[in-house]
Amino acid sequence: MSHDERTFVMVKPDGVQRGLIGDIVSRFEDRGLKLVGAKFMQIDEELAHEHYGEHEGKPFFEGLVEFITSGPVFAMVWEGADATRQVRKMMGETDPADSAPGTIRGDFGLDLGHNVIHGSDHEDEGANEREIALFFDDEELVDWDLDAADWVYEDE
Ligand code: IDP
Ligand code: MG
Repeated sequence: MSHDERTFVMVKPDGVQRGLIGDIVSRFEDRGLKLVGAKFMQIDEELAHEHYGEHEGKPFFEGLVEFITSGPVFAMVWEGADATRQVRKMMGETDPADSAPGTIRGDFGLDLGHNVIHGSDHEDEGANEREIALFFDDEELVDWDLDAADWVYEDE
């Protein structure tokens, strides 16, 4: 399996306000994933509508846009084997109340609307690439060798 799959991940405004950026970054570092891009930023209305376009028209959409634009977020790109699916597993279920302890949402959240983290949907083909392109320019992504990869992967 290739080790260079990239996925888009974001600490949402509730996670930033609650001081969880460091904890969340640590989990992905500890797992052996490689950080290739990161940006502390505020999402505007237009980007929010583009990012959450698939949910337009749903009853929670306006609230979701209001929430995601309400304060800064920490946007990241992580790289590794099966990165999109593995990050989703680490996040837990959409509703923190249904998320197992040990997952990010299961450890840090209680409320569906404030579920701390976003990660590209591995069941939505190409969502990772689309979301990376929406938040990052190519030159904002760094090509570098993670020395620990020799130990994370048997066949690096
Ligand atoms: P995901 O974040 O696990 O991929 P999605 O179904 O893509 O979940 O929904 C996007 C975000 O919209 C969720 O993370 C959550 O913050 C919010 N959301 C989803 N469903 C509801 C709902 O029924 N009520 C309120 N907010 C919701
Ligand atoms: Mg989703």
